Amino acid sequence: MAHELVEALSTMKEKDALRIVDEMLERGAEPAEILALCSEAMQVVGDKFSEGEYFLPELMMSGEMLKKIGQVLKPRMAGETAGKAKLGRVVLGTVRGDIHDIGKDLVGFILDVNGFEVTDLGINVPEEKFVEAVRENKPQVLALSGFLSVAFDSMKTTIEQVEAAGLRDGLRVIIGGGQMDNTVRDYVKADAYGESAMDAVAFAKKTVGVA
Ligand code: B12
Repeated sequence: MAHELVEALSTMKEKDALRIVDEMLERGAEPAEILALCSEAMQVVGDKFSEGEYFLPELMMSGEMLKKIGQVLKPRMAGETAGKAKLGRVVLGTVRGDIHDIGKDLVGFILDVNGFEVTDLGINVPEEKFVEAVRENKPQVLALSGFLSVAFDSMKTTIEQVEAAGLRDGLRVIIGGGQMDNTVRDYVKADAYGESAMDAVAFAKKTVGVA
């Protein structure tokens, strides 16, 4: 089934993909497992785009399919934190020049259901907006998302401007998204890189001292 899902997603067969997701859930698959397969499929789509086999419409279609699958999985990922005191605050956004938001939205959602108050600034967020939000919300964690290479420099200048505003002390910064890795983390001077939304949760929990 796993292979069929990757195949359906990477060949834009939306109905098949949604049916397979339903079937996998009925058989007891974990949402995280399905998400990992979605990432695998998006890697295939991305590669085909790079190689000139797919074009923008395919990227857009795959984005739409992913959003629909996200809607199916979200209720099943909801934790039991409703009504409980929040563990801490996170400011989140996709950095300037980048409009990819599927991964970011998942990060925000999963942080929220795990007990964090999330201020999501959206996409293509300019440096000043991050600085303003950090000043106002006093988060323990700043989470920057980006999927493009151009996002490296936006992340770097965002962190520099937060620091220049005197807001870096005590603030822990994590980056994530498609092209990010530990080399980028070093380049932008973030504290951590996270591969998945769950890494963001683990980092935020560690930051506020919750096991
Ligand atoms: C869907 C898609 C789009 C959609 C986005 C829809 C949307 N609403 O987000 C659309 C069609 C809009 C799009 C546009 C473009 N795209 Co695009 N896109 C993709 C694609 C296929 C999938 C991305 C995705 O949503 N994946 C799904 C998520 C859920 O998967 P995931 O990454 O595993 O998610 C996890 C992590 O990322 C992590 N995470 C995410 N954020 C954060 C943050 C933190 C703090 C942490 C800890 C973790 C974390 O948590 C997520 C959940 O576990 C990728 C290919 C790829 N391999 O990624 C290309 C890709 C990112 N796009 C690419 C390009 C080039 C573009 C365009 C420039 C194309 C163009 N010529 O116009 C434009 C850019 C527009 C802009 N200014 O941003 C390139 C980038 C290449 C590069 N090196 O810069 C890629 C890699 C494709 C490729 N191989 O060429 N794209």
